[in-house]
Amino acid sequence: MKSTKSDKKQNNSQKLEDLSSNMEDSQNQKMTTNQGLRINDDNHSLKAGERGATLLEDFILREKITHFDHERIPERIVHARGSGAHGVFKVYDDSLKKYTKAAFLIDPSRETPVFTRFSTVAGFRGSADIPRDVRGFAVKFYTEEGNYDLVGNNMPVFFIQDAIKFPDLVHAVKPEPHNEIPQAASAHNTFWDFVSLSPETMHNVMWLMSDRAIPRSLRMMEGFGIHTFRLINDEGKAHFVKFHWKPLLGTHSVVWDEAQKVNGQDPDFHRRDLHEAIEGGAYPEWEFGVQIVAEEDEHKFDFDLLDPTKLIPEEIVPVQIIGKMTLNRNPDNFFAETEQVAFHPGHLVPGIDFTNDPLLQGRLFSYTDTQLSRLGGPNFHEIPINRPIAPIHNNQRDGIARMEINKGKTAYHPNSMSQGYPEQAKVSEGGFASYQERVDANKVRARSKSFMDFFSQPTLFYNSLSEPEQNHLVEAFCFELGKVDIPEIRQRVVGLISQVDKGLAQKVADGLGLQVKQPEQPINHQFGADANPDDYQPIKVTQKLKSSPALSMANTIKGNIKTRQIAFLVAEGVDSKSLADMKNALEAEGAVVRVIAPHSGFIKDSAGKDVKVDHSFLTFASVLVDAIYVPAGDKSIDKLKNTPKAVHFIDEAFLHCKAIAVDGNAIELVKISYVANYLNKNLDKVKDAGLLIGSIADQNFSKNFIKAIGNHRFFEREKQGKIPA
Ligand code: HDE
Repeated sequence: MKSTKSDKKQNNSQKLEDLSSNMEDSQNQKMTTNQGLRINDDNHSLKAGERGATLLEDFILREKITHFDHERIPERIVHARGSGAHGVFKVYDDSLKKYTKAAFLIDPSRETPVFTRFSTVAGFRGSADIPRDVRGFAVKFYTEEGNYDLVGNNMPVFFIQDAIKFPDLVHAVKPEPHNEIPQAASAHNTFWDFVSLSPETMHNVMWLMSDRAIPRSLRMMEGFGIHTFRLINDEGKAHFVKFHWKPLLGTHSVVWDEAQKVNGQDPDFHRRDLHEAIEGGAYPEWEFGVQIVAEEDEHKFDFDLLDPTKLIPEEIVPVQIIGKMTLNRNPDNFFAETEQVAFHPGHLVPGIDFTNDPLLQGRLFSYTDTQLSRLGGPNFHEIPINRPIAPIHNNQRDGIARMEINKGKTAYHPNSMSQGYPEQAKVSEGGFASYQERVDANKVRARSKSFMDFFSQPTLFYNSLSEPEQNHLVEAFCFELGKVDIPEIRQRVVGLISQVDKGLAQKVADGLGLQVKQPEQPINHQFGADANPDDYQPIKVTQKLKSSPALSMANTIKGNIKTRQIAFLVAEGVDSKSLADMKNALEAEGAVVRVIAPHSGFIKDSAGKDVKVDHSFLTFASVLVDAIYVPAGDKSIDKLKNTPKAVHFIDEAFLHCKAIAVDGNAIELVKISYVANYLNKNLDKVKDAGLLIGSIADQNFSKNFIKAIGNHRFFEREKQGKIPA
């Protein structure tokens, strides 16, 4: 019987549920060994007498310890630190039909299960969540035609142009080999040494120095496929395509001082945020977009579409939004799912294909190879999280940890003993046929001249940023290069920056106490021993576009305060109405209120009612929230004024440009903070829209606070000097 669409849908979610079979229902279960033998005593090893030696015959002890000894598997070489979630993907309509036959991209009735893993690149698996780093953004679509993996990043370009340089890049950014320092950081000699000699890195380096490298949340990051891919339609015609993810909460970041403190206060900041949002039903959502370029237009750009250090400005080719991904289920077991998931840019479905981007081509080899050592053998596709929902039939057999019990007498093709099955599928039956790109060339080790423009897009990026974003970028360069202790490396990097923007280079040089040498010709050191170096030196192409507003986070979606974290600073005697009214107003908008008090447990409010404390000042910090509210209360404000950490909350949140609201006499707390000095003690005429001094009785007070939180940050404060915090 032919299965209907709704059967299929049920089937898919059933299969996805199966991925987590055996994981629930631990009630009424008896403990057993891995052979199913019921265990009578899991608390004592077998001994020769109560005080005697342990016996070798204790197979229960040995099984348990042996398993424990092998609990760790090699972590990913890059992207070791990651967090994942399950979800679904759906297109809005069939508008891509003329470009692709990939059913999950054109059939709006399909809901495709996905598993998404976000990661940092440089740090080890146990490193903190918010170093300055690129973030991985890898999505596995379990489509009915097989798994499709879009293994991208939160930045639209990459550091290098050829896969053969990847081990060098990674060795340079990872901790230095002699002392394994520093962890999860690019601020050290070897990274900047490599950068200074490889000008092609400049575009991604600019993104790395920007606020994009310190996202507020994994839920507030864009995602990019980076490489140019191909979409293939029913007639076999191809179009070039770039893939985009756009978060519905907008793209937001923290500031660097904050990031460094968050790493200490809560190294799991991003992982916790993702987990809690999903547990709380605030499912993260991204719209999926494509930039499509006709094959005939391949050479119409002032850069090469195959060069992964370039983006296509959205003002030149708009992003067409075609669907949405919603992450709606946390993994049941971190190791089984998030750790064992195996992505691969070569996991394709009919309707999508590669281009000759030399970075992508190298990746197509790497990802299976790495799983062999990480997951122990060639059967990693059988691990539940990696299994496609499409059935697997082939003649591959055996190997370490084979799960499938293959039946039948044949494991070869062609065969007659199994009537020729499994048989090949025609293209009309969903068989995959590679795009027949014409190739007519000499075999060479070389790079196209069209890849040698290393600076014009970094300049475009810099010109597109808002003033605060530019300032943060200058500070980031000064911080990173400030940790480089070889003067020649610093000087070479300043030389590279001067090719991007003279003013930027001057500011960085000032911060480092250096001169910008004029003219500083950057040199590319990446060419073969017998090549002519001149063929590999940077060329500068003048970009037609002067700035691209889509590249600045200042222009992102704002106003939504869903899942934003608000700290309420309270103490014994807090005004019950001041607390409850603001809490209700914020929660109605989907914000999360954290009650912070001098001690854990409960405090009594002015009406004598118990208020549950979420954290004491000891276990919480302002850097973990988006905004601060201080409710009124005579007794409580007296107590908070004598709690140095409460005053510090105000100063630090202000420094990080966050919204702060104080009700009634809570202004007293601001008066004794440094914020008052900053405002010249003039608290009556505050012009800062992010500092609200008011009364809960005024209906606009909570409304304005909600608006301020939705603005994310008030960077104008940075112009006027700093608050020590
Ligand atoms: Fe990867 N990359 N990569 N990469 N990459 C890996 O695969 C590699 C590149 C990216 O959450 C590894 O399973 C090479 C670009 C993500 O599990 C490894 C080159 C982009 C993830 C590997 C690149 C990425 C990886 C390590 C240059 C953005 C994490 C473990 C040719 C488009 C996926 C693993 C996850 C992981 C190799 C460049 C993204 C070693 C050789 C460009 C998001 O195979």
